[in-house]
Amino acid sequence: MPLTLYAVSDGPPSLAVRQALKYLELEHTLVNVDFGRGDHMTDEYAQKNPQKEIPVLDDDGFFLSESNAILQYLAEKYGKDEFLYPQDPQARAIVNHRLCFNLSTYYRNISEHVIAPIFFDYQRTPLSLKKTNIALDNFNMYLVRLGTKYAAGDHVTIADFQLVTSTMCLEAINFDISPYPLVKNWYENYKKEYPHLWSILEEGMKEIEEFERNPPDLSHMDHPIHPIRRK
Ligand SMILES: N[C@@H](CCC(=O)N[C@@H](CS)C(=O)NCC(=O)O)C(=O)O
Repeated sequence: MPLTLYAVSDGPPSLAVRQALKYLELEHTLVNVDFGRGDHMTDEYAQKNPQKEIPVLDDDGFFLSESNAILQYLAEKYGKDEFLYPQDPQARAIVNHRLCFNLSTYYRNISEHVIAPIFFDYQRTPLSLKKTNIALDNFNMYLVRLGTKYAAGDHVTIADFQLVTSTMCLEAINFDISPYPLVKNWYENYKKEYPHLWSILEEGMKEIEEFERNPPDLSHMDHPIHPIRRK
């Protein structure tokens, strides 16, 4: 079963997938894609993913990008129990909802506020802060309404892998999530219950923390979209 994950060590979507591989105890080769060097912008990488984004999974020649799709695939193909990605239509719909919520709102807003200004010439603004708080408030409300231990039920699911990773980005810049008590409780609980998964995130978080203190020099990069910070 030759599984290969092309991942970036501090990339939240990559870290979410790495947790799934670990949870499912799947042997795999981890290929580090050097973002700063632009490994993902080459024609060779575009053969794996025309979007030129990281991560990409290669399952014996089957290439898949988009971390949500990868998580869904891994859980469907290699899941050992019914909990990680439930079969029941409504239980699965909630997992899918949380994955969509993370992609469209939670990670999107957090990434705009936390990650983009570290790597590129963007600023944290009152608007990016407001959007982050709105996303946290939304998530807190979902936890209140569902009343479960995890984001989509009483068992951890692939949605938690994404949402915890996004929340880790906030911790990396010492963002106070205590105004969102259920989010805080869920996040701290996950760390306690899944220390072997958290350790993957912690490594990534340390890199983000370091870049927050000393932003990386990407002045050599010719990025198609993002403004490059010039020295
Ligand atoms: N929606 C994608 C997003 C992947 C993504 O944007 N990854 C970042 C690294 S964390 C990337 O490859 N960015 C490419 C670039 O900025 O050039 C997913 O969830 O996999």
